[in-house]
Amino acid sequence: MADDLKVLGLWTSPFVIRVRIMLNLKGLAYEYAEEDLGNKSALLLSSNPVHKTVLVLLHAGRPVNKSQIILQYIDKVWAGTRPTVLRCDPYKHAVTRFWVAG
Ligand SMILES: N[C@@H](CCC(=O)N[C@@H](CS)C(=O)NCC(=O)O)C(=O)O
Repeated sequence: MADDLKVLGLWTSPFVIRVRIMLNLKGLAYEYAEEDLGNKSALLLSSNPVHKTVLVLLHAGRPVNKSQIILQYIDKVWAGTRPTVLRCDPYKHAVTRFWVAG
């Protein structure tokens, strides 16, 4: 738990899966909590009060919401940890964002 990361997720969600793939690619350890969408946890509701959806990434207790924003956050915070998913070149970055948009 070196980086104090926690994912509130749902194993069938493609949004959750792509963030978990990125965490795994970067070799970041994280705690995983499966949510029951029929009975959302108080932590999920307080961490994502606007949309109340999974997923949520908690970094040192601070919530980051929406998978695309989370991917960018992870890439910036652990910029020195390969692989880098989002490109530095503005055009390549735009193309990557097109394909991950959701
Ligand atoms: N754009 C959001 C989509 C999140 C989303 O739609 N999550 C779904 C599960 S795949 C959810 O939590 N649905 C429950 C609800 O809407 O109450 C993201 O990228 O994180």
